[in-house]
Amino acid sequence: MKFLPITGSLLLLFLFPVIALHAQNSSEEIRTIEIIGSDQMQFDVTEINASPGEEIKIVLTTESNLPKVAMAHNVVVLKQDVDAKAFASAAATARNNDFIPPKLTDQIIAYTGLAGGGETVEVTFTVPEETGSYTYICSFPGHFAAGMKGTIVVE
Ligand SMILES: [Cu+2]
Repeated sequence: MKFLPITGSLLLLFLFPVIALHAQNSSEEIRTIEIIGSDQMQFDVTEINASPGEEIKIVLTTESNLPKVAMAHNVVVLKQDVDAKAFASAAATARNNDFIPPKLTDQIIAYTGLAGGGETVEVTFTVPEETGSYTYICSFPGHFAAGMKGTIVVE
């Protein structure tokens, strides 16, 4: 009788990691894609495969020692058939709005804030039900032209 409480405590001790793990799993259903933006104005992830209607989280970290005003990145996911080059040109004039052109927000599926060196930004969104390729770009001036883009392939 005397060792019963001890058995109970031991049981709890063994069960706790299982319970903790379970709690972690249920709160982590959203698939996370981590991307690094570099001084070379490139994303280290340029293709993301997703299922129609899947909820994903994009986490972008900028690796740079430059001041934010000179080097920062974001991820802007564009709708299909959007002219990414024209969008990037318009974005370059929208410094006051973190390079998100207010007049073209209807061309955007999702976007992060601007991440300067050492900063991380993220966005969680639902990818379209429509299969196909969706372009994402960095809208900091000059970066799209330098090749800072990628594709979300929904299939
Ligand atoms: Cu950039």
